[in-house]
Amino acid sequence: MKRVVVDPVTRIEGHLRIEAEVKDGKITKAYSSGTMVRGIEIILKGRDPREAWAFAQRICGVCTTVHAIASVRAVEDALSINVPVNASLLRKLIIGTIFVHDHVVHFYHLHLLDWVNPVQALKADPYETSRLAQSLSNYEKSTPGYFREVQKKIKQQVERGQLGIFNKGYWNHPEYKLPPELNLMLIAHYLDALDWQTRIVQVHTIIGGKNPHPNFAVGGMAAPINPESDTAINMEKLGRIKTLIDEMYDFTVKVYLPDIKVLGKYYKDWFFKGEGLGNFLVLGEPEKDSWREGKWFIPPTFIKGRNLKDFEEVNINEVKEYVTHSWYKYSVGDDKPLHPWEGETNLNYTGPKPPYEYLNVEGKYSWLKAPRYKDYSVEVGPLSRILALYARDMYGIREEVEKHLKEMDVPFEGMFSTMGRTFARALETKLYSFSMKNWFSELMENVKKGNYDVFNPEKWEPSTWPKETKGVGFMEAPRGSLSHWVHIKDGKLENYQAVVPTTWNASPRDAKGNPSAYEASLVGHSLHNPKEPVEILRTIHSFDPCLACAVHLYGDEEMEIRVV
Ligand code: NFE
Ligand code: MG
Repeated sequence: MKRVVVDPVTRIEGHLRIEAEVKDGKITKAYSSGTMVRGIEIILKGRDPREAWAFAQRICGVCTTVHAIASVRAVEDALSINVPVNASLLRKLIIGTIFVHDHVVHFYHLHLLDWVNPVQALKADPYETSRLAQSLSNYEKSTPGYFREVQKKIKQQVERGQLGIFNKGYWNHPEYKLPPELNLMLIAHYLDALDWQTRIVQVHTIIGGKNPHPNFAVGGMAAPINPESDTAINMEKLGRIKTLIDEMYDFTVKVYLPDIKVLGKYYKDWFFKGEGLGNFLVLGEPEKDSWREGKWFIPPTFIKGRNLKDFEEVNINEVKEYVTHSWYKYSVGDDKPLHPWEGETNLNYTGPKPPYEYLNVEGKYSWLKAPRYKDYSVEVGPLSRILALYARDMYGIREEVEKHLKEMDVPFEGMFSTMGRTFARALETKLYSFSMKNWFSELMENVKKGNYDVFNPEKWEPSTWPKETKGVGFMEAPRGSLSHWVHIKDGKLENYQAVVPTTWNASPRDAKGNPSAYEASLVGHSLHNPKEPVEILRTIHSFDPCLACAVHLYGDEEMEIRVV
């Protein structure tokens, strides 16, 4: 028995450690540990609920905005505040932009190098690359000259004896299977997407004043709409938003989707690895802001044991968090779960003193709590959402999924996999970028009618609030279902709990020993070379980990891979 330790996992947000037990070259058990703690939930206690979003948003700098939105929704829910429709639409445009931005950045900058080898790109013929690229899509840039320039850039880096951003990959690993031309094409898109992502986040700066961490308000939005004004969201700025939305949609359909399908064709075996739990949860994205209206853009859905036919509606009382294997202490005992409205955040580090060799996985071993639904370990995220929309036959997702799978020659079961997860992310990017066009049109119609209203001041004053109240804000974040749970008493936050996508997916085991999605999905992987565990990276990256979100002290700067 060997134990392979990957710590930290790189090209993610935050600090994640994986310990995997390997027998006869195969992973038999895996453990996922968040090695950093932040305690934003503790910081929020006792504060004014109207300012909670500004603190909560700082949980993360990657899914910037989503914690602010979940936070204002939770407080508005607790205080029964209705948000003007324009504010909801502006928030929706911010959400759409973060989805497209975050997913493209994940695919090209965090995940692509698990599949694409920049060193091999040097052997490519730029003419042949251009011919290939043009056969895949009508993206305007696919000329021989463009690919020649990219190749020159990489060559200069290699000749200088350094690979810069491509440094430290496992470039001799036999798991890299693309021909040189496709390596060159995809590296070109990697560099292209770097530039593209700086432009499209301007939607956040126009609507929210800045990026990351745009401005929000409990009761609506902070920036006024006024077509006549120089400083408000005026016609020129709205026009700019429209251009950027078109640019997002174009890049998604002309570059991102064709590119993931290239990977799907060459790495077909990865549609049959990294399956994970088979239980999928979507807590839901409300159509506007209030979940109590019962209208959903992505409806809450629970899929158990891959059974898409008999999916269940969601009961929010069934969301609970365990700390049995987490470095926290519950007043009710660490084997009992707590619902987030009664949730506790009492730090209780019992792990080894760093630097250490191994975690004690029989005891507590992570800063992540272990959220469970109806006591099931579940997966949240793009794959869960696409499966929910597939099960409910919404937005033409069935036809879309089947069309692409057919082109890649993959059966539907292939969706439950590492590559399925990565493919689902691209599909929902198309859905969100398309939906943004509709949200924008709806906003423009209101503006044309002279409706500029973005803020409801009715319940701004704490004197108008009930003495004690609870609320919850749901939002589907790029990595999965996010919920913020607030308890307000005497005008202050009595308790604040965030149950976060990566906490669901990357959690440690619960009181019953159930592994999380990360832990389950690694079991069965063969490692060609345990010192270069690209197989672990592929599957873990397919979830797009964000540990800053997940844990809301440990400083080993070097990538550490040890085998005993
Ligand atoms: Ni920090 Fe986040 C998203 C949230 S993940 S990235 O998406 O919420 O857990
Ligand atoms: Mg939490």
